[in-house]
Amino acid sequence: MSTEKPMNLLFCTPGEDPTPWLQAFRDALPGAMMRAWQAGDTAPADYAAVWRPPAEVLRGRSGLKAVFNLGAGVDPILDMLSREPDTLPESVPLIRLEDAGMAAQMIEYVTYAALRYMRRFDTYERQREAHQWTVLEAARPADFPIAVMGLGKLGAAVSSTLAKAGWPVRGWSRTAKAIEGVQTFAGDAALAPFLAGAKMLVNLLPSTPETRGLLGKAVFEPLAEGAFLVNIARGAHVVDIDLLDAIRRGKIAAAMLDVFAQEPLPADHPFWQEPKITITPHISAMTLRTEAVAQIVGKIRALERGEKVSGVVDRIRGY
Ligand code: NDP
Ligand code: OXD
Repeated sequence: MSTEKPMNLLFCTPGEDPTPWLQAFRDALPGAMMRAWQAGDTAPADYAAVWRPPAEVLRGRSGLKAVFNLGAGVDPILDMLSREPDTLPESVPLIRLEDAGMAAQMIEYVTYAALRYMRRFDTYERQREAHQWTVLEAARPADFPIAVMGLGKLGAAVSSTLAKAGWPVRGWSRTAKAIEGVQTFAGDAALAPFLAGAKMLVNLLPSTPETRGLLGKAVFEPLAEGAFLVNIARGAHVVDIDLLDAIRRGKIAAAMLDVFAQEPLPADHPFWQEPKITITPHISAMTLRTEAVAQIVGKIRALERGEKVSGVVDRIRGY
């Protein structure tokens, strides 16, 4: 008879029914003990899989070998850790989702935006509402350069796909990258040439102290007149009043926004009143249970074998 203790997994995504997640983990890790966190649960756990957990889920939890963030962006959990720094010791790795089916969704969202704006379907929609028959100028991908901020798991996949589809694509990251068909730029000094004359700006940066508030007047001005903005990263990147001002001046012709500083977007937020802003409720890339569980379980198995895994968050860098 084996005396080995079964592995213990703790799950916490407040506001979401944990049942299908627990089942998916049980199916993928037979023999493991899986439980949803409830207030007052302080029992040991080997691993935790969480999204926006209260500090009590992690604080003082004995036995923890790693914490898995059920999303690609780690700003919510890092914000919590900055408020409550003793919640998770540095020795316990925080591991985020890497793609896990999100890159394909981002590619769909951005390709839709690129076609919509390049062919001006947004304007034709408004014209149709006004019973107006006006033919706008023809458009070619070659005249519609797209600039992608962030060349990580998601930004690299998006920029490479857009480039293969025929758009001139530039990408910007912190450290230098090489992506076939994409003109790459790295570091703050390269931001201005990266932006210069772009017709569509796509944001796929993580929210960090360096990137928050970056999408303001200084970033909009170098773009082409009447450029388009697609923000699918975090609302905290955008200076809302600068965007509204740029839209009113025609500097930005239209924007597709999936993320907001406050979510749900408050009913009285001026973005709702601006017809040139398309709003989606943080759906550009959703966490897919099957893919997420498969990735996490694969990493748990690797950690149990004593191997290193990718996706470990650098808490100082912020992503
Ligand atoms: P990655 O960590 O893989 O990539 C981040 C990229 O941003 C890297 O290329 C990095 O550069 C670059 N970067 C970071 N800081 C800077 C900086 N100061 N200047 C220039 N470049 C910088 O993240 P993902 O691609 O997986 O995800 C990106 C973001 O997308 C997430 O953080 C999240 O906020 C958002 N997201 C939104 C979703 C939604 O539904 N709306 C769903 C999933 C994610 P380098 O490569 O040099 O390190
Ligand atoms: C994520 C998100 O970061 O859903 O994965 O926003």
